[in-house]
Amino acid sequence: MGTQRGALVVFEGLDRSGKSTQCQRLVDVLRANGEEVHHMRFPNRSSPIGQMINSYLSGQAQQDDHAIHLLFSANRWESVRELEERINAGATVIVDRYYYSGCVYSAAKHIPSMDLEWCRSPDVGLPRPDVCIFLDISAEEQAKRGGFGEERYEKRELQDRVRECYHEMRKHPDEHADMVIVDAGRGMEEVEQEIAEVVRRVRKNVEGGESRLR
Ligand code: T5A
Ligand code: NA
Repeated sequence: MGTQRGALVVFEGLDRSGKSTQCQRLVDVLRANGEEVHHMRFPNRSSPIGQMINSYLSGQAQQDDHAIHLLFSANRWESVRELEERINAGATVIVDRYYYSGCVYSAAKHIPSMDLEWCRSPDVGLPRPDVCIFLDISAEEQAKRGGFGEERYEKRELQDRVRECYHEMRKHPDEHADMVIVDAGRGMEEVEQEIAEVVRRVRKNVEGGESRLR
């Protein structure tokens, strides 16, 4: 019998919903239990493409909206081999933002030649996660959190449209994987516990062969 593959767990949500905080906590807890875990984040700002994205997000560089969209997608494709190798080797792979972000932030710009379908297409073929944990937070709570408003997309109106686009994607679980909504406006421990429960369930499904990677 071959190695049991690991689960692919994706975190999504609006800016400042606590994705990076919760990813790190989950990674730490699983590692403390002696589990094999691989932690990834997008954009991965360390590659040459990622550095272009970083310059754009911080406002140092301009990009055509279509071009930056394709760079975000290319930034995922350049890591796909690493992602698949880790899953196949049995690691639980925890990903901080994935193609959902790629889709919704671009579609939320409401540019006629960039509808949700167009935005989704360059990412088609990336592994579909076993679960997408969506950290939901109100605009009010979001604005209270540290550092909000510094980067390009951290504007109230755009964030509201991003929230709508996420909910649109949720209507198509076949294509986009099950999205589990977690109320992220609560304290960190409470949020962490709910996430741990979701992840436990998903890993059980993966081990039982009920969740297929596509
Ligand atoms: N983007 C991204 C695209 O347009 N296309 C794409 O394809 C992709 C992948 C950068 C931008 O790029 C866009 C989306 C974004 O606008 P990023 O690097 O993920 O994406 O953004 P970051 O700025 O790193 O992270 P976020 O703004 O998304 O924040 P997080 O990770 O959701 O939140 P986190 O954990 O850093 O927490 C934020 C603050 O809140 C506190 C934390 O301590 C921190 O100060 N906090 C809480 N406070 C109270 N209660 C809680 N429960 C809290 N949890 C966290
Ligand atoms: Na983050």
